[in-house]
Amino acid sequence: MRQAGRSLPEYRELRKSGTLIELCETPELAAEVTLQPVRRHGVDAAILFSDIMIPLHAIGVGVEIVPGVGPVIAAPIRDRRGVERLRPFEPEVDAPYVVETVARLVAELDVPLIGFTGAPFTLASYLIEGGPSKSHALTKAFMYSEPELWRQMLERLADIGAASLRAQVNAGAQAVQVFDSWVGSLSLADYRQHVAPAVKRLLDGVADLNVPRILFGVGTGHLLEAMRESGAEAIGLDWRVPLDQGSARLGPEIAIQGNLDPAACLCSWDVARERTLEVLDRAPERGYVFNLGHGVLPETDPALLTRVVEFVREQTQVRA
Ligand code: 1CP
Repeated sequence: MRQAGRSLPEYRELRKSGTLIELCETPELAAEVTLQPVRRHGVDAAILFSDIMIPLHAIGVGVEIVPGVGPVIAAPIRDRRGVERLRPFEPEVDAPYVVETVARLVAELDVPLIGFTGAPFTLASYLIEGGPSKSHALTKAFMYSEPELWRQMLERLADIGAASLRAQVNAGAQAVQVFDSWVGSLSLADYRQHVAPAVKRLLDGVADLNVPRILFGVGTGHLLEAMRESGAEAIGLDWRVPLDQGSARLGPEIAIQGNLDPAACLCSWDVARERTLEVLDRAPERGYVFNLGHGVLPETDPALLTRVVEFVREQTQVRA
């Protein structure tokens, strides 16, 4: 999740030194930002500091990450010529700074590092809409009208994602997470027909690396069974699906992570504690990783997050 970003004063301080993309391109700083939440909260794993748009920026798609808005695309992709601009990504050549950041982190961290990439649908939605969108209507219209071109676009994005993950694992990342943040806007039938094959292609592309592959979406309760078919070892759940139900639907072979509503961390400690307990009470005995259901909200008090982490650790010991 975009943890560090938004709630830590030490992050905001570092962020003053340049744009988000410049920060991602500077291994020393990107590594420092990755370490900040680990140091402060004592979590069990680190997530690389980068952004899902970095590989696209690195292959020459004009991307700007506008503060308070998100990724904005200079020339949105809406036709074949646009799709053909999505050339193969060679991380070692196009984005050596990511590889170097991972290598630095692995040398320094005493917890595992999670690498990540954007999933084809979520990347396509930024490329087609030109920026963040609530309805993803242009994306869906493109998918419905140009199914063959859409398929080619998603295949290219899947290959870019797989190349990115492969480079991160080769540099030492111990698990990978695929963020399909906006795919919940599709029906199950459309997901199966127009998106699932590309997600599978991405995950198959790194299957031989033998690291856990986590697939995450927001508002994807209706897609869980189809997401499982991608081959991921773990599925991330937002807060809409009760953990016990999600777990029953996915079965004991799939690990699950997430589930606390980030809004719970804007409340008093008593409320946050109660909400955390509810999540833990519904968690399966094995194969559950506690996490929020989506990114930390910028207004969150970091001290409350630290308390949640300590509380989960305590509860885990009590229940063991
Ligand atoms: O802990 C971390 O900070 C990890 C680094 C990280 C990750 C994993 C960032 C830095 N971005 C991401 C992934 C990412 N980026 C996702 C997938 C996860 C999710 O759903 O939250 C998405 C959808 C993006 C795109 C993006 N980048 C947005 C969302 C816009 C929208 O459509 O609503 C935003 C606001 C950004 C900017 C960004 N990237 C990262 C941070 C910390 C920030 C915001 C703060 C800043 O500009 O400094």
